[in-house]
Amino acid sequence: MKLRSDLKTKIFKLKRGDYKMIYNNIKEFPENFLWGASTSAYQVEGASNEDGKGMSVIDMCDHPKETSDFKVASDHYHRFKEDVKLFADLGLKAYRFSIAWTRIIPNGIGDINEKGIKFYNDLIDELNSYGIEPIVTMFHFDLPYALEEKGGWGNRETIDAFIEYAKVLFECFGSKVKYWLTINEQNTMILHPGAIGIPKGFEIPTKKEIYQQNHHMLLAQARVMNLCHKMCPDSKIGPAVNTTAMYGETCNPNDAIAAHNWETIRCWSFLDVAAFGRYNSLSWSYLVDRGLEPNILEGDMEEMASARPDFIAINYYSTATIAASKGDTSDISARAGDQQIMLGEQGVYRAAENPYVDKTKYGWVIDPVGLRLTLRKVYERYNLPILITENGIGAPDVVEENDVINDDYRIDYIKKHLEQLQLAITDGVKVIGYCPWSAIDVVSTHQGYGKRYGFIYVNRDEFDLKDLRRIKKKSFNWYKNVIATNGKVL
Ligand code: BGP
Repeated sequence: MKLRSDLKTKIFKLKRGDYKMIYNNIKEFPENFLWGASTSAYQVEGASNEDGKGMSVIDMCDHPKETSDFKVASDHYHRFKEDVKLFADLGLKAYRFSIAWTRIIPNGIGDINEKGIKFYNDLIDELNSYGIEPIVTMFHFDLPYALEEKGGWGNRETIDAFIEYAKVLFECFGSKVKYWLTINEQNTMILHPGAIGIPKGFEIPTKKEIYQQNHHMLLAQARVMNLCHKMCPDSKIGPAVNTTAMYGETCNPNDAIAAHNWETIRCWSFLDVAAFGRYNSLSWSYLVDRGLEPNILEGDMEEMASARPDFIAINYYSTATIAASKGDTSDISARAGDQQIMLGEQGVYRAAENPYVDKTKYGWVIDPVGLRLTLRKVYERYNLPILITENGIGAPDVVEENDVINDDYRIDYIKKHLEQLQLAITDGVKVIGYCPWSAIDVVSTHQGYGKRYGFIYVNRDEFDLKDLRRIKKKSFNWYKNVIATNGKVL
């Protein structure tokens, strides 16, 4: 009893966030930790119609008039050497980027575009020349439009097309790329199908269709993991899912069930298939009860069961707080006012507010402790190394006199997340790298250049391309020192 009350007093004396004091020693970041940063092809490259690139679903979406499209983006396609030099100056040990399927195989299947191969070969060589580890996402939202016209992921032929594309990637780059990511945020594409945009003339698929697509993507992922292990035995491959721990709004047991419902449907149902090669039982019961379960062909489940990732990659931005469903339409609400991301489902869960966390200007929850909790849960569940492939804060950065950008809010955000990451490491979680979003400013899917994430500013406005010059933000120098000290100085 005495110990308990001592401990209580000790904890009460600490500021919230200081619970690391329950350890006598905080573990250091591991040697060879992959200090990195992330981007994706369609958000950074530009040159969307150059050098033989085909159109992707992103290129064919009706774009909101108020924000920039993806045609020029940050012009990385033409300036990658300058950018990689800056990444080297930042001290990056890893750079996570995606390959545009349409640059490699413009129609999704068939002819290979040599200029696309050359671009990524040059980029990877450039990174390797500075000792920066390339971490390659094979598919980051930008499905070839030619495949979408034939039914997209609803068509089983897209699985074969993905495998053909993967073969080209492994053949061309397999000897120089050690880390592969299969599909970025499959859960965002499945649970919020309109969020990335729907190409003109297409409609948002029904839920039944969406879960069939999901099955095909999961199968494609399993095959690609097996293919990678066969073709590139020295490389490692894993899924990249937007993953977050969830809280019940109160200690009402019904809130706990609702939080568990959504945590499972939103996160574990995707990762369980990747890691265990079987559907999650709760999410499967949910699908069957609503008649949403996919058509599974003979051999599919055996194929899924035969594949295993080498690590789990997670994109982490926020936690969610969840209450029991009220069983009516009031369960449904827009996430942070964004009509493209509706949360809540009758009879499943409803989104609630968390009074203990902060929010970004865009209403995204800021919860560094939630990262520690998420990492614990992922590691406990899968017992695989974890790579953080996204985390960051979007803000309308301002260039002040003499090209100064005082993004202290970004430093504060990343610092607090790194502190919690270090505590998760102390908890025993094996984290192999941290790649915040984003290395350099990119087009934000819904807020264009009004919402920036990079360590490097790109001098352009929404529609005025200006000179696209690169400017180091204050966070650049801060993160550089973090990397240089292997996280000793945060
Ligand atoms: C993730 C995506 C990224 C990126 C990021 C920030 O879900 O994988 O591609 O867009 O979110 O999102 P946003 O630009 O909408 O703020």
